[in-house]
Amino acid sequence: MERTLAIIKPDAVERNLQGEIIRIIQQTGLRIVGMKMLRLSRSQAEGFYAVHRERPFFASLTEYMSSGPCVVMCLEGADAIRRYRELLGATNRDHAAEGTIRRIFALDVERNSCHGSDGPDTAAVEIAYFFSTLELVG
Ligand code: RTP
Ligand code: MG
Repeated sequence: MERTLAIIKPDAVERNLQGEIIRIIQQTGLRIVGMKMLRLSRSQAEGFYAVHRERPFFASLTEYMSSGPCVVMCLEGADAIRRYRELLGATNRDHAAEGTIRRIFALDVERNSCHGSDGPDTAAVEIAYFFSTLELVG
């Protein structure tokens, strides 16, 4: 069993897409073992995406991620990190495969509707960024 961190980003929450996105995730067989809704402060968004702090899109990304509420989830399942990234599709929706979450819902390369951890080490750090052990079930 493996765990990954998923975020339904502000562009999707703004359009009331949480239910549809959660249904797609659950249909793949991944289980939600933690879930909360919150609005990141600018500095919390900067902390979460610190790995990108030198990138040209960092200021815009952290402004967007703190612009409205997110739904943050911890997902669990066999090969959860890879399976959920595959379900998300490419960062840029124009390059994302048909049927992927970003292909269906993303507005552009930044407002791409969902986040997923990219490996076991980042998943562990990202899950701990949002959830205490007591908040994770199953
Ligand atoms: P994420 O971390 O959100 O799951 O996305 P990712 O791995 O597919 O992409 P990453 O390279 O980690 O980028 C993080 C987020 O930054 C925004 N972005 N904007 N303007 C741009 O060219 C650009 N590139 C990336 C996206 O919101 C991306 O998901
Ligand atoms: Mg990433």
